[in-house]
Amino acid sequence: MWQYLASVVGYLAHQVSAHGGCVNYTVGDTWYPGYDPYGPAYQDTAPWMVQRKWITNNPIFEADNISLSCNFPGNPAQTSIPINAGDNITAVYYNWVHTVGPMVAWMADCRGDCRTFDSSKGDWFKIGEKGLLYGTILEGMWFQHEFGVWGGAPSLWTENIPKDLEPGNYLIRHEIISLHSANKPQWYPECAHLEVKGSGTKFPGKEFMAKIPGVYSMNQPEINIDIYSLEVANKTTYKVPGPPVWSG
Ligand SMILES: *[C@@H]1O[C@H](CO)[C@@H](O)[C@H](O)[C@H]1NC(C)=O
Ligand SMILES: *[C@@H]1O[C@H](CO)[C@@H](O)[C@H](O)[C@H]1NC(C)=O
Ligand SMILES: *[C@@H]1O[C@H](CO)[C@@H](O)[C@H](O)[C@H]1NC(C)=O
Ligand SMILES: *[C@@H]1O[C@H](CO)[C@@H](O)[C@H](O)[C@H]1NC(C)=O
Ligand SMILES: [Cu+2]
Repeated sequence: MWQYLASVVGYLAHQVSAHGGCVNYTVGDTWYPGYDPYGPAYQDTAPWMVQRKWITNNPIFEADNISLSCNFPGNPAQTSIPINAGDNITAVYYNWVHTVGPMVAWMADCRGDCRTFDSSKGDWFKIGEKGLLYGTILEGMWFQHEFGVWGGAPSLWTENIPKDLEPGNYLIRHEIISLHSANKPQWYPECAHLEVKGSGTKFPGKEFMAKIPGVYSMNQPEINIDIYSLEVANKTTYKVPGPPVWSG
């Protein structure tokens, strides 16, 4: 009964707040469950847990929030997703509802064990970003809109781990920025632990690195944006803020 109630409450919470986040990952045919913010407490110490803890699918509203790196409270995961450099990783969301704003996939070297790594101190680099695909900022097609599947199927976002990246322990951070509220950006970040394998020898230089928080601010016109305003609505380009994507 309790379990039933808990799942009903979790379901309602998803519906009522109409927000979301990355809840699972796939690499090839392997499925890695992530943290369920409305799930049971045993997840916190589950030996299979690959995702950092988050407890609400509400967004973060502050560009300088210390939890912007790996959401709140962001407790480390117990284990990591093994993946070869050059492989794809797919982030799985419940059917995503928002339609406007960029999505960025980041990685940071844990410099050792990700279980003791402070994500807010990471040097983050982009491995992929997806923004406005065509049309105007207000009415055009953003990847955030295209990837949102209706009718109950999950929304899937695939990115590639650069094939030359040197092996090691990394965080991967999937970030959706939703811009439908004028001058009130919303961030939806989730992090997982990765163990990257392979024979890569490259690592991105300083020009690809950013701090999170740090990379975004309300002084950036792409972040502090009113998509309904005359100056913005009909624009056909949107530059995703931050460093360029590193592809190896
Ligand atoms: C940062 O975000 C978390 C999660 O949304 C929130 O609980 C917290 O109040 C925020 N902190 C600040 C300083 O705004
Ligand atoms: C990764 O996914 C892209 C499409 O999203 C696909 O074209 C590519 O072949 C995939 N690569 C691997 C190594 O699976
Ligand atoms: C995520 O994985 C869990 C556990 O396997 C599953 O119950 C849930 O339906 C999955 N969610 C999505 C959106 O695929
Ligand atoms: C955008 O362009 C369309 C057609 O050119 C025009 O009708 C509309 O008023 C414009 N919208 C804004 C907000 O400028
Ligand atoms: Cu929302």
